[in-house]
Amino acid sequence: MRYENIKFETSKGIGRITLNRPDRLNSFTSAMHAEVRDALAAAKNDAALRVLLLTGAGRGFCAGQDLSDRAVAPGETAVDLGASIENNYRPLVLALRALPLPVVCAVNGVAAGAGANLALACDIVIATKSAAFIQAFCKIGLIPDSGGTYFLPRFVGTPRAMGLALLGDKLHAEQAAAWGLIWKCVDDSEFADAVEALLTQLAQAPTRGLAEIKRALYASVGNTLETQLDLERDVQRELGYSADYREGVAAFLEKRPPRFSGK
Ligand code: T3D
Repeated sequence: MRYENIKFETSKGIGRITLNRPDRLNSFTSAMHAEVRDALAAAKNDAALRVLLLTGAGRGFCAGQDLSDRAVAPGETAVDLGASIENNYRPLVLALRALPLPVVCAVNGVAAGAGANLALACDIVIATKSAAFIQAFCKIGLIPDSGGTYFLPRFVGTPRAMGLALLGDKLHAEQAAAWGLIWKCVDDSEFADAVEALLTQLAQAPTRGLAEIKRALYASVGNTLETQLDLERDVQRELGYSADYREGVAAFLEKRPPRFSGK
């Protein structure tokens, strides 16, 4: 597929998706959704990839749905938003969660509406200090979608989730990190280096193990302790036979840095 609304690059085990409609703060059109879907499928099928980055071009990360795609003025035919969620946002969030790779979201600027929740669907969220998260939905009569009503109370608790969703105020990245909504916030001048360091570390890590960590932690949300202990036993059994586990133990015993293959 030829990409016109995103950039997708792969190199040295790192896949990079950049939302690329900076003049519209990288808000989503159907065309952009189709391209992101295609890139995620390509990432899933690329055995050489060990980490995926999602970021935005220009001064914003993503302003959610492109509202100029919506002809909803009085008298116009209404748009079926359920179809938009079903066909675009729902598969996007589920694809990110199911990808057997760590997905790093580098929030380079404002993340609003579905853009904010798209970031929260990623596994590690690093934001630049000047970025902010806005649950903008309440300003246009909608509810947080793209997993917002799932992620927010789980990440920051119901009182803060309510405040964010009902008021739609800007949550600055530093506060988002302090509340535990994201992994970390770094100074704008250090952002690019911090993102690269994170990607390099993850691209050299035991990929299979990381994929299982991701799966186990997300599964735990709906599991009992007993079920989770069973899952840990089964996964550990499988990973105990992996090349990376053997390499990790050998490197430790030989007092040398490990060279993980991702297998
Ligand atoms: O519809 C469905 O399919 C259902 C699913 C919905 C999911 C959703 O995401 S609903 C929520 C949609 N998003 C929003 O409501 C956010 C709208 N944007 C804003 O509130 C502000 O732009 C921001 C707070 C994000 C940033 O403000 P600021 O002052 O930094 O930038 P700006 O000047 O507002 O935006 C810059 C340009 O981007 C501007 O265009 P212009 O005037 O330079 O020609 C603005 O219109 C455009 N832009 C920003 N967000 C959107 C957008 N254009 C279309 N859609 C947008 N969402």
